[in-house]
Amino acid sequence: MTDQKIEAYEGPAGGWGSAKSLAEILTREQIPASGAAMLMKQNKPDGFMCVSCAWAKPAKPLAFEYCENGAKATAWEQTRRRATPAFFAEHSVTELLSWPDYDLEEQGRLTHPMRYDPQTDRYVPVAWAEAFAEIGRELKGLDPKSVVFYASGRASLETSYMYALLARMYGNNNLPDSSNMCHESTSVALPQSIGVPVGTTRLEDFESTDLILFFGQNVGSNSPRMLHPLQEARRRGVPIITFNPLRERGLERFTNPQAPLEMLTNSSTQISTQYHQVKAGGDLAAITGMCKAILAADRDALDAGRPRIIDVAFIEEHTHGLADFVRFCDAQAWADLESRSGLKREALEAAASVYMRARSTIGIYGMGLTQHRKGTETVQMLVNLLLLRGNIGRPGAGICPVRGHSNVQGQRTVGISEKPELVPLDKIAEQYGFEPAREKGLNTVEVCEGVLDGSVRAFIGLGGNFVRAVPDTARMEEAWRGLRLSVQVSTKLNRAHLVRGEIAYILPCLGRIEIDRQASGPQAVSMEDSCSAFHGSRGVSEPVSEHVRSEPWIVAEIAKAVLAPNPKVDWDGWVADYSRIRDSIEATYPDKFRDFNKRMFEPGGFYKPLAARDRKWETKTGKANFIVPPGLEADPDMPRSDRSVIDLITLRSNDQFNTTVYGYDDRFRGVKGTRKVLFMNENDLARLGLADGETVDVSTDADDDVARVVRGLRVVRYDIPEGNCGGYYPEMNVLIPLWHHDAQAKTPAAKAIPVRVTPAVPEAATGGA
Ligand SMILES: Nc1nc2c(c(=O)[nH]1)N[C@H]1C(S)=C(S)[C@@H](COP(=O)(O)OP(=O)(O)OC[C@H]3O[C@@H](n4cnc5c(=O)[nH]c(N)nc54)[C@H](O)[C@@H]3O)O[C@H]1N2
Ligand SMILES: Nc1nc2c(c(=O)[nH]1)N[C@H]1C(S)=C(S)[C@@H](COP(=O)(O)OP(=O)(O)OC[C@H]3O[C@@H](n4cnc5c(=O)[nH]c(N)nc54)[C@H](O)[C@@H]3O)O[C@H]1N2
Ligand SMILES: [Mo]
Repeated sequence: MTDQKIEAYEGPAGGWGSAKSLAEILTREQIPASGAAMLMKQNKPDGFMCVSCAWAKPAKPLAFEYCENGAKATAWEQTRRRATPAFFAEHSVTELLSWPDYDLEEQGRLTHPMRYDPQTDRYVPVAWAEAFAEIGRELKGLDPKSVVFYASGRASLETSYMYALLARMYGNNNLPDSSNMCHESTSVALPQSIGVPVGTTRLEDFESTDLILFFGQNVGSNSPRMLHPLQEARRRGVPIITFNPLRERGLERFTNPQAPLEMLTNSSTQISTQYHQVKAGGDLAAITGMCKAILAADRDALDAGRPRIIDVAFIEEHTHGLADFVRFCDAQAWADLESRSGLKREALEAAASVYMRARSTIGIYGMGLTQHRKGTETVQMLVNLLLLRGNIGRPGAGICPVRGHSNVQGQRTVGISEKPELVPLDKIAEQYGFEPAREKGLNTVEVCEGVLDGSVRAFIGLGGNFVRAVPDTARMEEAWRGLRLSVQVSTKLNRAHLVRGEIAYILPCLGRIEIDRQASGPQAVSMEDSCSAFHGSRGVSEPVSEHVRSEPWIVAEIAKAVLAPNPKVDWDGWVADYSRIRDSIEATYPDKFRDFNKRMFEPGGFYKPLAARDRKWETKTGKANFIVPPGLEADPDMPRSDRSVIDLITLRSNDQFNTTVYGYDDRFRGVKGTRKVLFMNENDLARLGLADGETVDVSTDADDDVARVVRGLRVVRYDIPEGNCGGYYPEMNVLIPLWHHDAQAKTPAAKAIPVRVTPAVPEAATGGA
């Protein structure tokens, strides 16, 4: 580990810092110069689709259509390091449980299927056939309702389709995915508002937009390629108005590492033209304030006989519920909106006044809106704002949720969902001649509840690090050990392998960047990006080991081991030639996947039809709906009892992909060599009697008799709203009560956890806990 240092970062996002950070990881993962050649294939129509984020891939890619973090993800997957059977022979599972996440994954790629051996407390190699035989036997002996099929969001459309079918043929809809912890609030909010579960914005809309509103998404770290369209928009003079408690560097300025002149002259583009440091969870009030200001200005215009501010023609023809919404906005007092949002009325009016003048507006958002108790309502309030000026279903305008994992949206499109009403079950029944379960399956939070109460007995994970990513990790880890069976299809060693069931398997798979050879030759796979375009992807590098297998093959072998043969499902035929899986996907979803095999390599991808883009509203009212929230209270179930309780925001660093920690630096936030920090406002420090650099303990303020504590964090005085503090995910997940989630969507409320911060209790006094 490098030395720890906290020092404000003065550089832009991108730029030389980005080039240096990338060079470091390529060296550490022992990627030779040819690694650079591999990167040239990233996000190109004839290459592989990045394994990092889901941001759209342009039809005319740049020479280097990848970013610092996309390249890090490639290096991470293509590392020369290997976690071989020899490694597992050397270290017991008990020992590995004390290792940090970074050290586990840094062992490199998994090379052999492994089974846990209780005698030696070690994972030992096992033959594939033997593994599937036991997994099949176990699953056959269990009640299908007690088995979970989790998916993390990276597996291809082909694998995901097979995986969902496996669960349904086995007998449940227990198909939670990472989306349950991520954009589930979007998937619940948008269908009610505009009749589609996904964003309506496409990449080309950025070329003609007049304004970008940017809520709670850290573009510089989590979707850096999006900085290119943002920079282009800024060059056209398009304002970008940002709402974020932290001043994130990527939202302030950007130097394109691919523009030699910018690099040489150290020039950068200012990204945000207004920056509002909203309080965690304050967006619901902030956006309501903007709507209130717009409605007031519209009345003034009407009275004075000037052109209206709201788009009356659009609202009359296409929307429902304006009158109630106007009443709601009128009823909110400015003082209340100010205290809930942490922003002044003038600031909200300033944002509203730019919006009132813009012809076409895009509303972008990420986890800062979705991971709250009122995440769904907040997303709907953003839609309300856009509807006021007809900003849905028009070029240059739209709503733009930024998705996380590279195929998380696509997995939903091909059937990975615990909600049966979202899946064409009748069609599947007819296509494959079986009666799928119609009962709702378990989502992520419900799986956790089931593990805690013992009703969940087996967990199959298609990627991911479930037990580390979920809330209440200490309680979850303890209960997890009661599982009968845990099976993880993975590329690298992580905590979910160690906190295991009684019978536990690690099944190593190929990553997307590797060549996947099957009976008919090398295979291509496909995924869906954040803008609902489908892309083909071809592996370019040799597999890490001859013993690893492809995800479709692994899913097919589990299916064959557990299901009775069905002449209509040719698992082996699918694996032999993935184009046949795509034909089957097209048969199930003919509208979305028309000519799938033919179109999958179209530059820029091919889009699925999206009713709301054409102003067709597949909602109950047949219109786009203004939706009024029950109130503006951000978290009615956990009243902040006194001022010593502050709200913790859990954050990603610039050096991680979810639970995968690439390194201990968070360059943009000025943190070097550590993740054990707590960002705090100076007034809170003064009020709580704490000093910058002091070591503290953080505990959750919940009255449910569960002690939730993280000890030994270093306080960093930081530019963050008073009453908020920030710490890193997943280390802070022990602090999130499982029941602290979005009221409707059950997305864990990871962005506002009421906590108390106290001077650290010396280890001896806590029994070393
Ligand atoms: N390199 C890299 N790329 C990634 C990932 C990664 O870990 N590393 N993860 C991927 C995944 S799965 C996802 S879901 C996305 C996540 O990408 P983001 O949506 O950017 O998620 P977070 O990093 O959690 O950051 C949320 C941002 O919201 C702000 N915020 C917090 N609370 C609030 C609030 O109440 N209101 C507002 N307005 N803002 C708030 C935070 O300051 C932060 O800037 O990125 C994907 N891409
Ligand atoms: N406190 C807090 N908690 C959060 C969040 C937060 O912001 N704050 N964010 C939430 C969000 S948005 C998400 S998406 C979840 C993420 O939750 P997950 O998706 O479950 O977790 P990841 O960390 O992305 O999973 C990493 C593991 O995936 C495996 N893997 C990588 N590539 C592949 C592949 O190609 N195939 C297979 N089979 N396996 C692969 C590797 O073994 C690696 O160890 O966490 C959620 N939890
Ligand atoms: Mo995510």
